[in-house]
Amino acid sequence: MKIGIVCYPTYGGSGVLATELGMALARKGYDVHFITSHLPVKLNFINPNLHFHEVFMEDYPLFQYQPYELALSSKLVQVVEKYSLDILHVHYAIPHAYAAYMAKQMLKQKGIDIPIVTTLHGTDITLVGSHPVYKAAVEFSINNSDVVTTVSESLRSDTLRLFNIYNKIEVIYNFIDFEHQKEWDDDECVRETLVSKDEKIISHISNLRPVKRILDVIQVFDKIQKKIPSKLLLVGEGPDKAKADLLVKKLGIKDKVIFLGNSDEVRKILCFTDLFLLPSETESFGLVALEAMAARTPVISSNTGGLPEVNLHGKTGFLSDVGDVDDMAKNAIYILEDDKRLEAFKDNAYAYAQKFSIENILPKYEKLYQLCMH
Ligand code: GMT
Repeated sequence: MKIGIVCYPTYGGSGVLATELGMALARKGYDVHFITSHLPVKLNFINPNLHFHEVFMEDYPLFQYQPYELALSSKLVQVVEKYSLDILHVHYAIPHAYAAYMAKQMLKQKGIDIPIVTTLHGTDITLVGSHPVYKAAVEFSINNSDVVTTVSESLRSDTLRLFNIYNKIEVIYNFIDFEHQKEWDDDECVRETLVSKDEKIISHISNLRPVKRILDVIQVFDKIQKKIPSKLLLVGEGPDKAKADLLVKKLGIKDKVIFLGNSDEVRKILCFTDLFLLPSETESFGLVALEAMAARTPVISSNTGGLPEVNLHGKTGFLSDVGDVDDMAKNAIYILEDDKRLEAFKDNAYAYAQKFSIENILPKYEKLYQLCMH
């Protein structure tokens, strides 16, 4: 089967998931074609079944903004025709589902009927997609996809609540590829380069957008470090970085907070992390929480969106109301103050992450593709 994948090629969770999915499908023998604006950051071409088609843009003095949807839908038509693709799987509704619908209509006129699978990831529904400026087009694209999936039950209900949907929506959880994602050897996982022997390592990884509530991360850490010797690793770049830096200085904890910027070695960082913080305002799934758990790291998170489906309260970590930094810090200290307890939470986190292993999730996508073809 020949599958076209459309996604954002950047560090966001939807792009990472789509790239991992494409690489896993290629390993299973599918012919996978990525059609994106740039080379996806996580894509490596060790498999001859993987192909990349760049969506080029043509500038023109009249354009204030270049019409990416138009370029993408034209590129989809070309690639589907040239490589006889069987299916298009688009990740993130805006503008991918809309561009795919347009491509489908153009291809119909050429006698080609290509099924469209749309996977909704979160902010394309909750933060951006339901805004009046985009809502009609997003609703239309969801209703006119051949198959629609969401990455959690919570995102499915949000989609049904925020839009007038008459199409069926299936939940297929995000996944972790345990075998292919281990980017370190155990003897490389050396924490002593960052902390002293008695210090714990706490991490947060995100694109530092307001939705991630990075200031809560710092406040929770400030409370933790007053009780437990520890350091905070902040991984990622984004609009709230300056605010975060300012708060760190104000709290006088500059020597305990390490800003690492964007990193390709997320899992290496997680291998020596003791506790992961994710206090987001909204989170349809929280792929990074799952990545932390897969690296044996318990999670302190907010209880918003799909997070309760990933992080089990009192077992793999704890959940608190959005903004309740006191409760988050109390729970973090409870886990960290007793080494035996910390080990138990680490074991639970790792064990529960298995539910989301690629072996469990990939067949669900394959089944959907098969259904679409008949
Ligand atoms: O929020 C992000 O960090 C990026 C965003 C994206 O564009 O990829 O993430 C969304 O999709 C991820 C993959 O399915 C989910 O794990 C994230 O929870 C979701 N983000 C939000 O809902 C805020």
